[in-house]
Amino acid sequence: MKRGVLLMAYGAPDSLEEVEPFYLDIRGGRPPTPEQLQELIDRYTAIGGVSPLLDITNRVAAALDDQLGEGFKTYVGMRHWSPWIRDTIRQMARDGVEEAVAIVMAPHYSKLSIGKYMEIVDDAAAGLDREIVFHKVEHWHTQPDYITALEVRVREGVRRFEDNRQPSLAVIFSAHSLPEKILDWKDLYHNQLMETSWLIADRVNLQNWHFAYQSAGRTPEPWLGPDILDVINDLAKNDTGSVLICPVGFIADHLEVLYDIDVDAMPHAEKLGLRMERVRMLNDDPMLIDCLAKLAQGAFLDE
Ligand code: FEC
Repeated sequence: MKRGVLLMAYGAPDSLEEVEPFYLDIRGGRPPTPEQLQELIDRYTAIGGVSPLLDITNRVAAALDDQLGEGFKTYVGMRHWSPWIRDTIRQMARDGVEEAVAIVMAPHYSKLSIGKYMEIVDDAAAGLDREIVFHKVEHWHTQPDYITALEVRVREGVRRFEDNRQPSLAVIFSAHSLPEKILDWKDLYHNQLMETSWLIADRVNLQNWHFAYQSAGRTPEPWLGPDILDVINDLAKNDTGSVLICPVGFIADHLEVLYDIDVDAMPHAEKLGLRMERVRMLNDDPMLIDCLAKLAQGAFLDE
């Protein structure tokens, strides 16, 4: 029997011309205003015109495929752009895959995040002529290789400040904000993010660490906070000399990291007199590949 691994990520436009239809898909078909569209095009332009997200996800998939070896085939599907998850699932069926594991390149569960990816998987699987049984990894925010990989990244980040004898370093763990209404649903997202952050802070023995949300939508409804810029403002008022950001809710380099942290938050912190650095994203780090391989193998063993 052929076993498939479906690795899913957010998706990113391949060119500036594709920003508008991509944005339309994210917004569930509601057209953005011309100002909103221009602002998004400007953000992509500021990171060089294209996001590296698909390229990185393909590299992760290739490394995972190598590591899993015979008997497994790894596929990539994107939530908001091509290769679309539904097309990839059709390809898996054409290839004769009968059983597969679905993993999102985001470790923390929310009904609005991993939950949505899994809805797409269910819909696509329901439309197939031949059945694929999907095992779903709903979250992996405490997976030991993932935690160790982040621990290594944070230690490396902290060392950058020790070289310069920076005394008062604060570490901010950050993740994508979501509408506050998820708290009414008892969504797991916030608690899982705090759990990951606690685990890493404990491993590295951080004395001064904070959690913040970033990249909140520009809509009238309330979004989860505190916002990263507010946390940076507070730190600047409280004698903190330097800040290390660890975007714990993301795996790869992409727009929300390369723009929202590097282009937006970093100069903001520097204007306030703070030295700010960001940990390197995991991307296709071998420890992440170990983590994903164990998740895939474990999913087949569990069920
Ligand atoms: O590099 C790239 O081109 C893609 C970067 C990208 C990632 C990403 C991850 C997450 N998002 C999450 C939630 C939301 C919600 C909305 C929303 C909107 C956007 C927009 C862009 C965008 N997101 Fe995203 N997200 C990325 C990019 N995201 C661009 C549209 C402009 C903007 O608002 O900034 C609001 C939707 C709406 O308006 O209805 C909610 C979550 C994640 C982390 C999990 C994951 O990776 O899937 C949660 C990467």
